[in-house]
Amino acid sequence: MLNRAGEACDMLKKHIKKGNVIRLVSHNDADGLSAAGVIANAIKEEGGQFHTTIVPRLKADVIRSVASEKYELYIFSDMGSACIKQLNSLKGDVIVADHHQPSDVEANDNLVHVNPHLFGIDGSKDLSGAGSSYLVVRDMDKKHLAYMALVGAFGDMQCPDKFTGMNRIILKDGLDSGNLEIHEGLKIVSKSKEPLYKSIAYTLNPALPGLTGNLEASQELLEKMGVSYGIPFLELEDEEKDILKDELIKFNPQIFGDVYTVPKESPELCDLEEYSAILDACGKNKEFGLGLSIVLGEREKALKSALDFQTSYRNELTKGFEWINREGAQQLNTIQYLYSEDKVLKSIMGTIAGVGMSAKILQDDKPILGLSRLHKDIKVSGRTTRPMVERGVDLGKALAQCSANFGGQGGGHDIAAGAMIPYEAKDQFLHLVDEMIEYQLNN
Ligand SMILES: [Mn+2]
Repeated sequence: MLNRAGEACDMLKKHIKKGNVIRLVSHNDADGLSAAGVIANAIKEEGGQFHTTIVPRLKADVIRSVASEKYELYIFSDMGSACIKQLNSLKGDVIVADHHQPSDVEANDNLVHVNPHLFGIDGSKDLSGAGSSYLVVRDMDKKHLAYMALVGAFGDMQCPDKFTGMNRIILKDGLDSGNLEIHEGLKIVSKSKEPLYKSIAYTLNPALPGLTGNLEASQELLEKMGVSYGIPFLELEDEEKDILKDELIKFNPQIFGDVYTVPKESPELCDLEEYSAILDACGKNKEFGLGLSIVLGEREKALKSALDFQTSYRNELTKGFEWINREGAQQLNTIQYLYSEDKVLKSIMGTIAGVGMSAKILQDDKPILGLSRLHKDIKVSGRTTRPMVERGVDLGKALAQCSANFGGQGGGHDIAAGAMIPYEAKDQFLHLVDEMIEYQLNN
């Protein structure tokens, strides 16, 4: 894997040296934005030039349009592995730095394909798209960018507890470079900015049952404990921090653990998970250019706008949690579902379904489907828990097969999956998934 990445690095160096403008295409989520950041910063530091586009999916028209632009080197990050056949036909050199499941197509001589799955490494947990991208630039002495690869890994939930696999090599590089530090602490969000009760209610991962998504409950708890709830965490007295830690651990022991920071960063971004959450908010608000500005080092105005988007995204999530708190989910035999035609709720359905379960607002002993109506179709986001997967549930399979039955399409992982189905098929689809999950549990 490192040799393959080294080949890509040589290719990149060659084009920078020639003064070629490098065409970079990356994915629109926190991982994809971090991937673009790693590569773009490396090129910039080496005195090269680049042109970047961020897209939600690498569709045929995106490939067609970049193909017509006639660059000497194309780089696709956090995407591309499924499209090697089409990318092979680009005129010019190509680097694909991805971690999604690759297609079986072999790369042509002008394409270097960097993907952990090609080397028996699990790209769903051991290396992110930003990580693959980091490995591509690593040989140019870029250990100081390792932290940005970990921002991407956080974006793809690759650090449930500790980093594993290739991510550990990147972590070591980050620590060696001296700009990244690890210390134990509370894993609550916006420690420098939001009043404490909001920090706690906005913390989604790990979720705090009873507090996540619930501003009132969070404020009440802090008042009862006699901890100042109206100021940011970082301004608390040490004694208050200790009381808080002891109390929050009772809600979820995972709330205390390793915190990864880059101390020289702005306070809002110095925690890697915070950084990732801010990029996520840019992506979710379709502010791709803004996310790119942040990873390229723009602060002040750009950071302020990104934080505003994060605030509005959190307000939407809070509304979503209030909604599921009030209405609960609709129950079938072996699954439960949420359905909405509300514009705000539709955009956050997957997140509130997943966090709703981990925060125990919804029961977690049945897989959940979040259904959002989009004109004539319904978008389905499925989530379940590790124990349910161990009992036999495979949501990816269930959603792929059931959606195909109604002319839709779907798929994904056993624990999280999605589908698109025609609106008229809604009830029949739900019953079929219900039966399929029952079958999976019994066989
Ligand atoms: Mn990714």
